[in-house]
Amino acid sequence: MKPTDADHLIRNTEVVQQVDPLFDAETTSPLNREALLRLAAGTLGAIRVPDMLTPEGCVQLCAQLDGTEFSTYDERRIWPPIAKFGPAVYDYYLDGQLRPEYWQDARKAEEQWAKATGADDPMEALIAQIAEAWDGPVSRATVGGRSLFAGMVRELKGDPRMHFDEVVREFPGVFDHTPIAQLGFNCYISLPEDGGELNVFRRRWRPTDDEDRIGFGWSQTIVAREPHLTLTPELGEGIFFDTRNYHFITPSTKGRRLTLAFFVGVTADNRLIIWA
Ligand SMILES: O=C(O)CCC(=O)C(=O)O
Ligand SMILES: [Fe+2]
Repeated sequence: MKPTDADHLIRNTEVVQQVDPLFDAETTSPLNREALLRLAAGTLGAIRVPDMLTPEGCVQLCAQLDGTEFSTYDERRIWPPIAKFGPAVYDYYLDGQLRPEYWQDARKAEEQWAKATGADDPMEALIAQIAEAWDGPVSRATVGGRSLFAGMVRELKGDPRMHFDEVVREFPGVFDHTPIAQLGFNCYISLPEDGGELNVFRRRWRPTDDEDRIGFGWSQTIVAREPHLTLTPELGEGIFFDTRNYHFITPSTKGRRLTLAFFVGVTADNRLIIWA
């Protein structure tokens, strides 16, 4: 049988290039700029920085927050409820802007935080370590020149529903400086006895994924064939990952899983902007 032109083209093609999925976790102490750039560029899966806070510091912070009021994400949007300290931009976004209550709640959370933590502010300690690695300004993200709250404390029990976080898709044009990459940062200040792993997939959201949407999350069938990382956090460790990649937390049943968390945006003018 005479080969068709199409057969001929396919048969002449040889695979000579091996494509590396580039989705490893890098452990580094101290944090370094190169790792942050690789994470932002998508050629690294996660950065793990041991001991960003000391185990004693973690225990102390949990104790200091004991008497502090926690709220939940808007329960119409996220169910079952997630306990957290401090306001999330996510909850206040309406009709293309932040609802005005955001600013009162942000300043109130900052006051409560200062009162609870006193002179040794763990947020400042974490930001100092990030700023030391990053050769450029590191500051709170702003909206209309006003600083957003950062440094939320969140208690996650885990949920096999995956989600992604990408402020430019969810709230386009709201921030004064548009992030070109969005990283998530969590420092683990209390860990459960079981579960609680952070699972990150090398896969961003696509519009067709919405056929598999389950409430605020998406079905794991979407990522069945994708490379992924399963990270078991250590106390005091800081983990950075690209929150535009789908991720979920393995459910835990015993003990509290608390993180001091914020997003880190990388801007085209070499800033890191942080917010919750
Ligand atoms: O708590 C974690 O390990 C990650 C939580 C999360 O969904 C995020 O930081 O975007
Ligand atoms: Fe997330």
